[in-house]
Amino acid sequence: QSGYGLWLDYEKVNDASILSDYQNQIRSVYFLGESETLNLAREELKLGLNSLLGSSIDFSSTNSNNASITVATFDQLERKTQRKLKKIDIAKDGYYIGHDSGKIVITAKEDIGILYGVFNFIRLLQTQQPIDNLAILDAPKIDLRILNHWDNLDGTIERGYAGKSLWKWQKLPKYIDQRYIDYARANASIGINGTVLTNVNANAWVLTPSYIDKVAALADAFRPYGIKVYLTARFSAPIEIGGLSTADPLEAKVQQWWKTKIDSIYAKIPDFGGFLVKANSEGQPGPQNYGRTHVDGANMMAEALEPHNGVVLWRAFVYSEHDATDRAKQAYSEFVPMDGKFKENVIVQVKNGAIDFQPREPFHPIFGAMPKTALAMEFQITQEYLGFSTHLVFLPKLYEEVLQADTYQQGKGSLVAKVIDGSLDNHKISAISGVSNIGSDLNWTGHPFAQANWYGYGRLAWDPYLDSETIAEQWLRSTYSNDKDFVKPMTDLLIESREAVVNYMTPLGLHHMMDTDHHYGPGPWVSELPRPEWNPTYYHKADSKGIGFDRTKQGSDAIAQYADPVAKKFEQLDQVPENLLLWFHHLPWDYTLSDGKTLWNSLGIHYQKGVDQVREMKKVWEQMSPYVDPISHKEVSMLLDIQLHEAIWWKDACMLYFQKHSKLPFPKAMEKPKHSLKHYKSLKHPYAPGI
Ligand code: BDP
Repeated sequence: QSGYGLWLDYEKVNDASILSDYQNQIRSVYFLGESETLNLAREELKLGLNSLLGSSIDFSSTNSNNASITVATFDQLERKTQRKLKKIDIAKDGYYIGHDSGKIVITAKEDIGILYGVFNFIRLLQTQQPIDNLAILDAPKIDLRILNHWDNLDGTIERGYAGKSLWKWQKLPKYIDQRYIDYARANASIGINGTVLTNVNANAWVLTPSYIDKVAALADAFRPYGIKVYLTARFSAPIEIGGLSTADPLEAKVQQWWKTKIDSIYAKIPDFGGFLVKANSEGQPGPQNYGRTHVDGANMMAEALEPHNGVVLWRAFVYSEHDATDRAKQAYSEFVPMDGKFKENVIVQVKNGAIDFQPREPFHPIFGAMPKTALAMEFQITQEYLGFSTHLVFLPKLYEEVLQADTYQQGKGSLVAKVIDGSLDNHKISAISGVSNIGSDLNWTGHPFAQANWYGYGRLAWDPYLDSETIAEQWLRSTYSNDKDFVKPMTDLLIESREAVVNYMTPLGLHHMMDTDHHYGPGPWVSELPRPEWNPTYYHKADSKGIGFDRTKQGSDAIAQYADPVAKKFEQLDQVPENLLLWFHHLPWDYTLSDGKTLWNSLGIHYQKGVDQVREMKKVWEQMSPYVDPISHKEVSMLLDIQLHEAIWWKDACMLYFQKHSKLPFPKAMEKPKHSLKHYKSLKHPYAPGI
């Protein structure tokens, strides 16, 4: 009921015929091998089978006779089974689940593959899939599947809406909170294999010896689950904790400082993953402070990490107050010319869109445009711009849209997913990062349904070609119920929830209209912040003539950063997807859309639709009480009430504000605003969480 068990609360299969089918097929397990990871896999399988089947299954490591399931790494399998399976090529971290002489076999090359195989086998039972004809060969398509925690050393979380940081720095290294283990288990169940413990707005203290001891304790706790730790490295650390007078990456003493530091980390954490770096971005220090480039900075760290097989995830989230060009263009302009100059263990980490984790953005033009550089995708799981952990929004739908987008950089079919998994440009290493939504709240993520975003991110990190509907269904079945009267309407609800938030916040390609700093609620009128690109007015550009950001040739020409076929589509009004219209074009209020409506009316209708979609979500949820425990049901109902209230707030505030410019009456289909613009402008939220 608390939600603490996530998607891993294994309840007895409630369908009698499926249960008896499983019970007939699974009576005993022959589980071979000993290691920390294999022991975890064995215990997990025991827990899963005993709970799901409601009986105690016999486990043996010596007697294979009549065992209904065999679990072993390939080299430990019996000869005859090996011979039968020898053509099956199991990739790194992958597993195979199949049959041999009527028995189920779960095998892998490495121990971690066994753990992944076990979790996936349990998922089959949890989601009530047939198991009599299995032949599942599966492996992750992306090497580094990472969570980025924006956790500060004081326990707060930047843009965190689910409590405090899980890391109890003061009690580490000696005290290992059970939560670390539960966290690692949950991540392993979806294939996540890396965690950046600290905020990108970094604190150099985490690199001091006493903190490295604490980090090492966490690394020890996570290792059996196949999870490596990473840290954010503050570029000015050599000054702040090293006593140097400079952090210039071309200075020998600075290079030596990082080398010594990195060697000392590996002495304690032999499988340390590496560094994530935010440099020369939003006030963070970086190589440009010394007239050097991102390449100089990244390569300096990469060189010191290379002997240990560590990587540098170097972020491309840069825009400058000294650059008057469209913010959406700046990262591309800065990074693309550096293609081919980064060392092989540098991965440039790029946000999914060129602005900042908006409810909808076109894919970042850097994807596909730096073929000689490994590029990591950075998604945001925490809902900074999507209603915090109060709104129900299923993000895998957003992730899928980006991953499936075609960059056309190597002709048709150059999907963003292929850039990220390294297949488009044949990279040796591939990575994906998700900014975590996890905190100390009992249910981990604040909103119970935000767990689906953690889960879905992990599933897509494993396989970026999965479709969001499958993910929604698996999560719903594992977390709540397999009843079709629950699964079908709730899958539809999850899938629809993303478009709902786009409609009631930023329809038709609008973006970055959230109120200042905290990004809670609408603030389309905000125009007085010192940096122009911090103001919503910079993005929507509403005036008496119309609305939208002109990124065509006549405007900022940001469209030119896309490959030709994509650019042509975005440039032309009859081809640009309507859901990105105002991202790329500034249009008159009376502009006619494809359905014959004026832009102004359509805007109002979209806002209204968003509100109506939340009403519909509420209705569907009301029907779901037979499948959900009463406390959780009530909790989600209350959250949906708030979401509806805030959706109306968004609609009213934005439409009233835009009306000041358009001077047009609201479309008939739109419910009239409840309050005046003055009222909405007067709302202040100085203590909104997450800043
Ligand atoms: C923005 C957040 C800010 C982050 C920044 C980043 O508002 O808190 O530090 O992104 O990603 O979305 O570096």
